[in-house]
Amino acid sequence: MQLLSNYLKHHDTDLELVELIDTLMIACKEIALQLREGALAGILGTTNDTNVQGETQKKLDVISNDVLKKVLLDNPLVRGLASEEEDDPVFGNPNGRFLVTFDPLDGSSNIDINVSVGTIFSILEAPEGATDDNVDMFLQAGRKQVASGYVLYGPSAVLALTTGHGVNMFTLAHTGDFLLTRENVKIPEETKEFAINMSNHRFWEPSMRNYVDDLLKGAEGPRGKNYNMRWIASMVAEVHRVLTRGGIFTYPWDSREPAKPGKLRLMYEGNPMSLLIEQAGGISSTCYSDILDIQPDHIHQRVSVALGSREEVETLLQYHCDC
Ligand code: P6P
Repeated sequence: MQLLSNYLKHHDTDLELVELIDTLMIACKEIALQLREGALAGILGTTNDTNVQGETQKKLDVISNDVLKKVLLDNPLVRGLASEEEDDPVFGNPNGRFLVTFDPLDGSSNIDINVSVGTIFSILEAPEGATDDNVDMFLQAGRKQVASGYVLYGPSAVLALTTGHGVNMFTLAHTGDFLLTRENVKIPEETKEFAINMSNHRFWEPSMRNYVDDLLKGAEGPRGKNYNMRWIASMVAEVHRVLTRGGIFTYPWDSREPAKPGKLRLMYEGNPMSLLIEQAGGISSTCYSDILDIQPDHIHQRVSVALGSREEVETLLQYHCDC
């Protein structure tokens, strides 16, 4: 079993990027330990605060965010970081090379019911000579990411990582090491499994309603096969399932808050997950265009997401196309 850093070095990964990924994993190991303690450590439940998203912060949202901030800002490679739990970016070494965006604990509404959550991260290069601490340096399209991944805190803690050369998975061993457990992950092109929050059906665009309604018609309907549905309310767990056995996951625009393009956040959910999905042979779209091509204009901007098995996402895009 290969150690994470040995595997990356053996595959000619930039050594400073390896160091930064190792630093991220120090934080994720600490988060995994805190999660394992759960109620025993008195860290379940909510705080009295809300984050920039207007969401009540769980105690573990704050703990995870603080662990990541401290560990990253101690590394001189880090020029700055942006977090779902921080209103504004936090800047580190003015000569640092990398920017890191993250959702410290995605799916945190699941913590108190002991269901899988995860840390999602995205790594960008700081622009050359970025001497001023300016948020604009983060506003780079997803295709500019040099690496992205997540650590899923499930029955086991699993890192899914891409540095732009495919997707590999590493499992956290009792020794505290992440060991290679799946190499060159490829998403099956077809699927019979979809993930969407069906309770929003009446709020979707007609094209999304038509697409899902046809899935529900099963073998007698236009898709000609019976589908299964999953909804875990934790994007990390959904994406891990899609990477592991295929499927489609979508959180589309809906009319509850029509001014927002979607619920999920581009910089630390949409972009890192889209890079993983594309690197594993899938598609990740807003339902109209590739998520990785979006030019961000705000670090907390939201995005509609439809990602997964190539053939299935292509079919969803046909429902949304006037062509
Ligand atoms: P809903 C978690 O809060 C999250 O951002 C994603 O991880 C998840 O897929 C989605 O929201 C769940 O949203 O509306 O079903 O609770």
